[in-house]
Amino acid sequence: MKNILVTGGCGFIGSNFLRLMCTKYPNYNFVNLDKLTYAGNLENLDGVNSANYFFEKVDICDSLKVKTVFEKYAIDTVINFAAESHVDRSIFGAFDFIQTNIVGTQILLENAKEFQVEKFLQISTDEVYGSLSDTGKFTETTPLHPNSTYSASKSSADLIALAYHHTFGLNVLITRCSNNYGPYQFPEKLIPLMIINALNNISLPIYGNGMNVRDWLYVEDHCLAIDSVLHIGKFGEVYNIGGNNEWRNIDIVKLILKKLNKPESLIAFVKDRLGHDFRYAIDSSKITNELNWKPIYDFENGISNTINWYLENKTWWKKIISGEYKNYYKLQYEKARS
Ligand code: NAD
Ligand code: TDX
Repeated sequence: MKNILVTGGCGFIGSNFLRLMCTKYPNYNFVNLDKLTYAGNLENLDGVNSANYFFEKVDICDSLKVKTVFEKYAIDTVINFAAESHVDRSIFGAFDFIQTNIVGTQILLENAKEFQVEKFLQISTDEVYGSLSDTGKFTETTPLHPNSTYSASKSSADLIALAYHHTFGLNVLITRCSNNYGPYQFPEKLIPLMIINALNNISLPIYGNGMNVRDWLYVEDHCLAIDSVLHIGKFGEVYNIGGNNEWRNIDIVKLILKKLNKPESLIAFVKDRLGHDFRYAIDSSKITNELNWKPIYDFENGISNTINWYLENKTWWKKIISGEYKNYYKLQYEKARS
C-alpha cells in the first residue's frame, strides 16, 4: 500500500482516522476525497498538513471525477467512510442516502476494480443487523435486518461490495462498528447534542422513554480497529467492532449533566424516533481473536476526553450550530415536540 484513498475524510470518523494515520504511516500517501456536505468540515483536518496528505473536493457519485482522482494519485487502496450517516435525516428523506451510500459506493468499487487496487475497505455499521431485545449480541453471521433507510442503504452497499469480491475477486474488507463518540462529532448526534445543549442551558431532547440502548466506542479505538483490518484482515470477511459498553440513552444523558454540573430538569422527553431500534450490542470476539484488537479507552476516560474537547473547542461547534444547522434543529425538534 502506498496511495490510500480515504473518502469522507472531512467527517467525524474519517478526520480522526486521517489525523492518526498520516502521522503513524509517513510512507503512505493519504488522499482525502470529500464532497463537503453539511457534515464535512475542512476545519476537522486543521493541523494535518503533512507531506503525505492531499485533499480533493469530489462527490463519490461523480464517476468521471472519481476516476480522475484514481489516476492522478495511482490509488492502490480505498477506505470508504463517505456516507449520509444520520438516521433522523434519513426519515426526512432517503434520496441522498440511496445516492451516496449505494450508488456512490458502487462507483468506488467499479473504479477500484478498473484500477486493480490492492484493497477496498468498506466502513459499515452495526445498524445493518437491525434491533435486539434485552438479550443477545450481533455477530458477523447475524442476518441483515435493516430498519431505517440509512441502515438499508448501508446494508445494500455491504452486499454490493461482497458481490465485487465474489464475482471479480476484488479484495474487499468490511467493518461493522457500533456507535462512536469523541472529538469532532457533528452536533446532530446524541452525545455532542446533549453536551452542547447542556452548555447552552437548553433542553435535552430524549426520544421516547430513553430506555433504548447503544454500545459506545471511542472513535480512536474504531480507527485502530480499521488500521488492523486494513493491514491483516482477510479478504471477503466482515469484522464487527464494538465497545462492549452498553448504555441506556437516559443514563448517558444523566452522566453528561452530572459531569457538567447541570440540573436533570433540563431533560425533556420528546416524541419517539419513527422505527426507533431498541438495542444494539456487538460481539467483537472475531476481531479480538483473529486480529488481536481490543479497545484501549474505557468509557470514563473517553467521555471525559470528549466533554473536555467540546468545552475547549466552542468556536468549532458554535460556528456549526449558528449556520444551516439551526433550520435542521428547528424542523427535527419542533416535529418531535408536536
Ligand atoms: P459524518 O456524517 O460525520 O461524515 C460523513 C462524511 O462523508 C462527510 O465529510 C461528508 O462530507 C462526506 N460525504 C457525504 N456524502 C458524500 C459524497 N457523496 N461524496 C463524498 N463525500 C461525501 O459520518 P461519520 O459519523 O464520520 O461516519 C463515517 C462512516 O462510518 C459512515 O460510513 C458511517 O455509516 C459509518 N459509521 C458511523 C458510526 C458512528 O457512530 N458515527 C458508527 C458505525 C459506522
Ligand atoms: O436528540 C436525540 N435524542 C435521542 O434520544 C438524538 C439525536 C438521539 N437520541 C437517541 C436515538 C438513539 O437511540 O440516542 C441514540 C443515539 O442516536 P444517534 O446519535 O442519532 O445514533 P444512532 O441512531 O444510534 O446511529 C449512530 O450509530 C450507528 C450513527 O449516527 C450511525 O451513523 C451509525 O451507523
